Amino acid sequence: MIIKTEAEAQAMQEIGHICALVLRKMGEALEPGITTLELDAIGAALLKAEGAVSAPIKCYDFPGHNCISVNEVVAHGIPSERVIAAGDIVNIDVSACKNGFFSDNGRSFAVPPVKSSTRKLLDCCERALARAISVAVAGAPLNCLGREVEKEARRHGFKTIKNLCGHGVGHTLHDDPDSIYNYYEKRDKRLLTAGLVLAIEPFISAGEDFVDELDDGWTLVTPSRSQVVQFEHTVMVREGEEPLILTPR
Ligand code: M2C
Ligand code: CO
Ligand code: CO
Repeated sequence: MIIKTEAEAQAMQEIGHICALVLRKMGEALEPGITTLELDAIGAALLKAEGAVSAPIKCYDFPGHNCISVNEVVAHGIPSERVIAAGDIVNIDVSACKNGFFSDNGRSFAVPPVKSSTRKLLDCCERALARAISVAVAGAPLNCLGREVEKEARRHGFKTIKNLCGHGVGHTLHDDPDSIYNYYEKRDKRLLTAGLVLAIEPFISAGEDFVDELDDGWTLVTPSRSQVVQFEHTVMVREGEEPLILTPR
């Protein structure tokens, strides 16, 4: 969506803060022994208390309030009886709607003890997101975001997932513009405009370039089950300055 009024800006800030709060609280509850279903219930209760509803349920009838993806699962992990163990990498992706406005916020967490290779992958992805955000200014080409993500991944010997993209967000979860690639797509001629709201979500990979969907129609994995992490913020593009992060930590 393109934010045009102060009322829209306030509504997007409200739902952005809710997603960020729920993500932080779920991250704080993440520990060995908890199941992903229990984690999801914590998120669901917080969303309800804030007057928000799960976007995956509202938009796609997803079988859970939040996507919780453990280790070999890259994204769209369905909450289940799976028990979190020490050393796991857990991606929590919270997207929600309040008063007709949507936001999207995710990050991968490492449950101690954390291997140094995992720390490197997580740090690279968080930096890739920061770099992509820093170039998202009105008038810039949309494909400069993917270029930053790809550059940061390659600098550390990693790859990006080519079939998972960022997207516009606002009036619905996956709004215009679609396909914000996590690599430099030189044929993409779209430009950024002030007020545009984007969910920027680099997926940085230690091995594969693509993910596959399992037969459940949701769970996304790499063919070799190699490690992939994601960080995601919802931001509003501005004229002459870095975007406003609508899902601040
Ligand atoms: O937009 C995402 O970040 C999720 C969608 C949840 S709907 C089940 N919030 C995303 C992640 C991975 C792939 C596509 N979209
Ligand atoms: Co998301
Ligand atoms: Co998203």
